[in-house]
Amino acid sequence: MRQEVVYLGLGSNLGDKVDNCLRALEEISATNNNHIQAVSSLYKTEPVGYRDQDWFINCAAEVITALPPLLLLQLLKGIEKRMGRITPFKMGPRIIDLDILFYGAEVIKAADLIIPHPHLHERGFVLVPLAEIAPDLLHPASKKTVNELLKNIGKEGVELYAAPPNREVSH
Ligand code: PH2
Ligand code: MG
Ligand code: MG
Repeated sequence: MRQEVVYLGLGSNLGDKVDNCLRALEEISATNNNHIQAVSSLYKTEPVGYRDQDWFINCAAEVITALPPLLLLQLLKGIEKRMGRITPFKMGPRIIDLDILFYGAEVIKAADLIIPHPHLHERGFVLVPLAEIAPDLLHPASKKTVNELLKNIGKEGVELYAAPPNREVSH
């Protein structure tokens, strides 16, 4: 069975933000084809893009998956939906946002899925958690490491909130 190392970005700024992220991680690992290898600390982050909304909790996860990219996307969208996500407008408040940041070293430009995530290099709320679990990971297009990308933008608006959740339980 083909296995791939993928990196996911998680974010929530509605309801119990920490619990929403933990529940999403549970849901991801409850799927046979996925194994969560590492989770970053949880960060409290200032909203980027649309600023007139509550702060976010963001974290990143390293997942081994047998799901091809579009099926992984489908799984993540299904979890978002089951958790009650509604998206009244782009960049607006959300119960949970599950983004594929990297899928191995693949570069994908499909209509509904762009990998690596097209905005990751400009977002501290993505790069700070990611750098914690994968500092030397190479961006397949820019050939820069996550640490190098983070150095370019700095850590402004991103504050440590809680230690990584316990990932001992695996399915
Ligand atoms: N997600 C966005 C837009 N802005 N800001 C923060 N701090 N965290 C996010 O996860 C986030 C955001 C769109 O996905
Ligand atoms: Mg997002
Ligand atoms: Mg998203």
